[in-house]
Amino acid sequence: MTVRVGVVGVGNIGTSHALNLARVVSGSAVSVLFDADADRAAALAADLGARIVPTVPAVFQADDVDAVLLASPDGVHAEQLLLGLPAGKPVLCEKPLATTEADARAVLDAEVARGQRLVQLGFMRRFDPGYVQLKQELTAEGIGEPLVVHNVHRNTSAPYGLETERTLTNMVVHELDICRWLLDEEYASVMVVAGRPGPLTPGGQHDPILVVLRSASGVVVEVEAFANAQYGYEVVCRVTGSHGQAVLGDGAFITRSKGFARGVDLPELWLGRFAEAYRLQLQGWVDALHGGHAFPGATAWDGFAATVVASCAVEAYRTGGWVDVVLPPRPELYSGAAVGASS
Ligand code: ISE
Repeated sequence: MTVRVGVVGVGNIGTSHALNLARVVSGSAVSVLFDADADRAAALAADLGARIVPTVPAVFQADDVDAVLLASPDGVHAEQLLLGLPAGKPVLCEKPLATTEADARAVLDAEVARGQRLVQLGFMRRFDPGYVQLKQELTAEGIGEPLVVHNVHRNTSAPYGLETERTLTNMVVHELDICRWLLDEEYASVMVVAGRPGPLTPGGQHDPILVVLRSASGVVVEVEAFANAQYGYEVVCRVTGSHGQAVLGDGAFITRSKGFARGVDLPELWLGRFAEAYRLQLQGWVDALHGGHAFPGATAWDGFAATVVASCAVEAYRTGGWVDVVLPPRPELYSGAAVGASS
């Protein structure tokens, strides 16, 4: 059986997912596309042998759609999930789950009320071979107990113009998720240090920024996020352990020497850096749908938790002080392994 996927939103990431699902991932096909720009959707549909529909609910309700890939702009994820959930189809939603805590809560409540784990979050770093290896180092045999996690996250240019609060909900949300996953614990508090803005930063905004968090057990996590770094796309994660250090990304797969210089290439965008993670995430999702077993990636609860912390970071940026992170108890639905997602 082939999982027929309907794709909502075919910008950069939606197109990349659609091409992967149609041509690279095994066991899936793309049957239906929607984009607010109908011409863009039609061009991709012609290429993939899919059809286009005029609305988001039409994707969820289509008879030839078994599962939905949601890659629309961040601010409409929650509203579209709420529209789509009644159709009862599994959804892989690009991060973030929502841009505000209230919206994330509404999706979580809707899923809990259905009693079925349909929504998965596209926190693809959990599938990146580098992060997987880094997590394996956080043991007594590896670098020991993690004490401090230093992260660097740089975009060549701000993807949607530059708004500092968006840097928190769109970029830093990746570190909020991946460090929570690496440490296997929640955060207790967060603050944001906004220093001297770079020359490309619009008035009233800050870029780069430093986000500092304390985990429940006291591990310090910091993220330097720079949305307009100009020189390339780069992600670094350096973990200081009780008897060692593990570093991801502060090097390269190859170092080239040429013209009396030695150096490494940097990608312009995240699509290149995380290509394998995106592929493995999609294959894991499709395999889980085939096998009726739990998707090994992020759940709606993980998406909710990341959005709560991002919202606290937004508040910390506005107020300039530490903000306590308070999560409600994790609903029972997210404690077991079974996912009610197979159609
Ligand atoms: C973008 O939206 C992504 O999701 C990328 O993974 C991230 O690295 C980038 O900074 C974001 O702007």
